[in-house]
Amino acid sequence: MTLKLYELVGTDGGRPFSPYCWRTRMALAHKGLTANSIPWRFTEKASIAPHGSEKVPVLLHGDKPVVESWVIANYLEDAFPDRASLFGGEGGRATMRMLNWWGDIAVVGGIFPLIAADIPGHLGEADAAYFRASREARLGRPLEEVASMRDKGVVNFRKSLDPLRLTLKTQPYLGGDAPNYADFIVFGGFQWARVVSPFKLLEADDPVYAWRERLLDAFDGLARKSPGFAV
Ligand SMILES: N[C@@H](CCC(=O)N[C@@H](CS)C(=O)NCC(=O)O)C(=O)O
Repeated sequence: MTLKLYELVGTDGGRPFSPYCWRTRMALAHKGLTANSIPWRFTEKASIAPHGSEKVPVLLHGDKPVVESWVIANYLEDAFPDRASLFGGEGGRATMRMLNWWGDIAVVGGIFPLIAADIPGHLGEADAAYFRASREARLGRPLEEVASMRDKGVVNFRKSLDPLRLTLKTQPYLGGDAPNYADFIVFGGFQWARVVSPFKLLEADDPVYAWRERLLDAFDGLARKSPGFAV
């Protein structure tokens, strides 16, 4: 049965940028699975509505739609049990549920105000208008005003990564000696930023920077080969 993945792109259909789609991309690679990418844009909601979603990632396994990155990770783990494990057992799955929330709130949520103003430049006119209106409503101010505070904001963001930083001082990956879905949850946010923004999120001497480098090189450089900024 074939796998197909709807992934968020802008004007460049070969530049997928969603943090959640990157979690799924890395999870598929970890399992040694290949999915055909279906480029999807913000204003193409009609194409995924029949699969029961307004957002991506949406994975199709044959005709079966699987929606939402955490649900997809669980699906892949259970549908392909003989492949490398994403969670490392039931304890890992349970703990990663919390890490998934930390990834959404602290990592994706922390990065968002730092790079949001760079995103419309990657989008076509209708998508850019949709993105600006929906995100400015969420942020409560214009994207440019949010961006004007980012030099200060990034200091707080870096500090918020201490739990990750301290862990990486004693092990190369959140998964231990090798990466697993814990790493992909967090890495998805950094890859999103790298694809859409030249803004420097991490200092080069940060253990988190070295970890990001290792994940950029994982799976034969899957993430590094995808178009992005050198950050
Ligand atoms: N919790 C969901 C979040 C998915 C999500 O927010 N996807 C964004 C792309 S990064 C989206 O499709 N947004 C559509 C929109 O804003 O209309 C997941 O982990 O899959």
